[in-house]
Amino acid sequence: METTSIVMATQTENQHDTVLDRQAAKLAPPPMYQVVLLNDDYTPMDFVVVVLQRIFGKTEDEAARIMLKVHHEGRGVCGVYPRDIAATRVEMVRQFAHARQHPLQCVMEPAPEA
Ligand code: TYC
Repeated sequence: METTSIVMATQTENQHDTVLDRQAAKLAPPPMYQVVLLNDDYTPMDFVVVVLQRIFGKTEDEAARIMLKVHHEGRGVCGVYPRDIAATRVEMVRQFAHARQHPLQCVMEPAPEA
């Protein structure tokens, strides 16, 4: 794996960091999850754009593009994160939408391998 070869190269270049390097070599990258926004017939488009900006850090243009993709295709990826971060953002969308009585839904699912 790429991670391992980077660590091994570091180890031969720097004899003083042996312990740290041995720990690093055991770390695999965390499993990643994509947060997927789902279409519905009731949530206003403007609200979805605000969700994508506030919760997923998108620019207004990116947010509008993702919102329209979801509107036309039924679903769209808002971001790819480690499990806890993905779960937190799904919950933030749920709370934000529920507070304004919109049925907007999103889910998380294992990200396809690169
Ligand atoms: N389909 C919604 C409408 O016409 C807009 C919308 C887009 C809703 C994306 C949800 O995830 C969504 N008002």
